[in-house]
Amino acid sequence: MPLFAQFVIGPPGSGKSTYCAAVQSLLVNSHRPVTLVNFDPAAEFVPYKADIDIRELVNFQKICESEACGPNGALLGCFRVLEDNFSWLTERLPTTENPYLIIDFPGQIELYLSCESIHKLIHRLQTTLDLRAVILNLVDCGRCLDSSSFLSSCLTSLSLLVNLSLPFLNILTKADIYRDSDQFEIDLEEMLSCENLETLMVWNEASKFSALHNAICGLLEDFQLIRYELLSVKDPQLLAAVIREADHACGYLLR
Ligand SMILES: Nc1nc2c(ncn2[C@@H]2O[C@H](COP(=O)(O)OP(=O)(O)OP(=O)(O)O)[C@@H](O)[C@H]2O)c(=O)[nH]1
Ligand SMILES: [Mg+2]
Repeated sequence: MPLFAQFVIGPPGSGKSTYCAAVQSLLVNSHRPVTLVNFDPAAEFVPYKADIDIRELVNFQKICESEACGPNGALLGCFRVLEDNFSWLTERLPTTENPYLIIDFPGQIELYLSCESIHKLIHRLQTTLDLRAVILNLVDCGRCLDSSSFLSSCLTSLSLLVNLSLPFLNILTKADIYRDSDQFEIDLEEMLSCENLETLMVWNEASKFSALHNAICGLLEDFQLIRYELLSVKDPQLLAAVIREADHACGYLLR
């Protein structure tokens, strides 16, 4: 039986846990079964009731102390514990028809770019449980207000896409704060589609990096690998649209 899942990733504070809580509430209200998984061992608070919680398996503070490392090292240590206790996870997975997981991941990018455990975890879920997952990469609109920050976010998204090798959606969060403001340096609709970047981006032409910037824009446009969906948890239509895209990308709609 296939296991459908949304892996919710993105920088600290981008709105991952808030999105997970909003999806849980919307799906439960539509009588659609969902299992919410907290995979952030360092979370002091999550705004939802987790069905599976990594904090029950591993104690983040104790890992910091026993491995004498800082928070990033301890996070990698926690995922190694999960890797060694894979059955702890599989025993807790739902056995209902068409199980649908929402997994709230930590914000540290190192986890996805340099931690083998995540790749092994995904591989084991794919091979043992017929996992059909989509990555939702959440990015705060506020981090994309100027051309350089937006381009930097695009490159991070591209790097994650290449590294994780799964269906991938980029989501610009907190649209309610920024959508109607004039704070964006480039047009929001063009940002979402990642089209005409070369002409729209605002660079200091005297900068020695402007040729590099233009070349990166050309790469993004030529291969059309990145585009963004808009999200505000306060807007039920935007939230429903993101869930629909995710259902489509992981194959849930075709089950
Ligand atoms: N206005 C508004 N605020 C939001 C939205 N989504 C999240 N937030 C706020 O953004 C802040 C961070 O949200 P979290 O869900 O904790 O972010 P996170 O990505 O889980 O953060 P970490 O777990 O620390 O990596 C909170 O104060 C949320 O209330 C949104 O759509 N609109
Ligand atoms: Mg969180």
